[in-house]
Amino acid sequence: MDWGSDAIAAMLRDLDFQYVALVPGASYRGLHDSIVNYLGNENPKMLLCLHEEHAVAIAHGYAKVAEKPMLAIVHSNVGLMHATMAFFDAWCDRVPVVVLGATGPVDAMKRRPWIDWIHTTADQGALVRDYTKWDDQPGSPEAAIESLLRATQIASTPPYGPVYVNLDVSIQEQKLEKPIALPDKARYRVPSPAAPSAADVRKVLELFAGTKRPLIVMGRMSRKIDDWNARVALAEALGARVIGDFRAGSTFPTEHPLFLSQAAQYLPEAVTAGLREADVILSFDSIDLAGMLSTAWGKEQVGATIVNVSMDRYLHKGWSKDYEALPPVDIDIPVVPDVMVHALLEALQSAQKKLRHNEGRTAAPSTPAGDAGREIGVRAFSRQLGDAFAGTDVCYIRLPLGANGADFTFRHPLDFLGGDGGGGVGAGPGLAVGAALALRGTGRLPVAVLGDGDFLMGCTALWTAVANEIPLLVIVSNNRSYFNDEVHQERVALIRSRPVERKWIGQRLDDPAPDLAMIARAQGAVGIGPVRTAGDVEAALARAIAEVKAGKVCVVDVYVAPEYASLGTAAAATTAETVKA
Ligand SMILES: Cc1ncc(C[n+]2csc(CCOP(=O)(O)OP(=O)(O)O)c2C)c(N)n1
Ligand SMILES: [Mg+2]
Repeated sequence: MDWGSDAIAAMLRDLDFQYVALVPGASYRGLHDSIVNYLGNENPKMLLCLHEEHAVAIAHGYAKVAEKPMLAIVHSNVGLMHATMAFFDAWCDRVPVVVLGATGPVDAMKRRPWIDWIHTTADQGALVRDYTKWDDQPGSPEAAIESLLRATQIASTPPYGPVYVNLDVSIQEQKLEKPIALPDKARYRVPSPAAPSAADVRKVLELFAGTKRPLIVMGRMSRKIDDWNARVALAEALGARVIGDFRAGSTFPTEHPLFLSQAAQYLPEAVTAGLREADVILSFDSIDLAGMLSTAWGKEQVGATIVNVSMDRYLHKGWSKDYEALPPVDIDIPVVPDVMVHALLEALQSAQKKLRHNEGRTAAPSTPAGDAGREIGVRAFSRQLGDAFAGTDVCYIRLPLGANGADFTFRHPLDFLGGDGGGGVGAGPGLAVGAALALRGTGRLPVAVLGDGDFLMGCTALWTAVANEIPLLVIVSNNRSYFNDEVHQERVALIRSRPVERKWIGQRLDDPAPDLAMIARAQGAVGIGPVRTAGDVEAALARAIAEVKAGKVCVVDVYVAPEYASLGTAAAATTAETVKA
């Protein structure tokens, strides 16, 4: 250990970081050298990226599966600027990520002309402070070690979030007089989450004892199978129907008789009806509880008693309004949601009480059959995906904006990882690579179904998967449009009595349609498509699955109809009808 950055690298290894996604830069050439030459590029191993936004998105995707932070490093102010949207997504998604950056020399006397000056920023962390849990700029190698310990601890303590540590080039390149002893990390562990009070558990159970139509809303929950099983047992013991949230991924078995529907950006009728019918609603860290309640009750007062189990308030800051509207709450319990699930279940089991029998579930509306020679409808395509993956353990890392939650069956917490948090288009490919990295070797097939806009903005993230032999299947649900915004233009046209048929102008990604399979091949991935008809989907997916099972990165470009199955509730209504309604 001869240099400041050797000590920093040693600390990173001690913190168990296996991988670091990065784009290099002179501001951290010291640390770069230490990872390569002091650590031998192992633990953490470098995953070179083609854009800083991908580096942070990869760490985000990894943590969505692993539920622990991965490391990313970005270069000075410019790399950090590139990475900002990915920070925001990780922040809104409440996912732990540790990002390192660099600046300086902070001491102007040590700066090289020009480049060191433009790449030195006072208070660089301010660029991301409003959407990180914590940031720091330590002043010595010793302080950097403490900073890394603290950063990892803070990111990994619920509610999770990204953190940023900015390393002055001078502390990295400082010659050490003697090695720095690393602290005993067992003394800097993440605290166990607080348990709910016995009084709160009793209050909730008393409430449920007197309820007739209880409802549980699952928001951001863990991806552990024990927690999943406990959720099922709790819903059964309480006789409560369950609403999931497409944005939060797979949190409850969708085929369970108590499962009603998935909340999403556009709330399905089954969700609003379920909310309105309920007399007690137990919300576990819902992404937008107040929004759901106000959609269901409109201007009327919310008719149900609300129990809110969430620690999210500890992350609310002034700059971003991602905390959503303030919900009316009758019993407010700020603990980790799955901890509360177990506490309620244990209390119930010790009382040996079953409160109610299960009620039947209304079946999801059936999807119209695809016509082999015709354009591929979004719902029919979802069904074809289900057929292609039948019998395979799949992790849907991401599903496109137009997908309808009712068309997917989830049986395990890793069946679907939900959204990106911040609604940042272009996050998909990076998230997919990171999640696939965490899934590598688990036997679960990593599948990201991306919009074409999302794919095109972030597609060079795939090179990192190819270069590091991370198997991944990307299926592009390609409507050749930023179609979400056609829906908006249609709405505006209807409101303003303007021609709806012009909604596509400035939205279509066509003429020429970018060749997505060629973009995949250009990066060393397998590229299949475009697949233009429903009849060709099956063979294309079969080939793609075989490629990924053989260890490849494969992109299948499937042309789908420009329509949103997620809009409205019944079978794929045209957007015009939905908007008018
Ligand atoms: C960084 C960013 N730019 C623009 C938007 C606005 N926006 C939301 S969805 C969308 C279209 C995304 O296109 P695609 O991924 O193809 O999905 P589609 O709506 O076509 O299904 C756009 C441009 C955004 N959310 N984020
Ligand atoms: Mg599109």
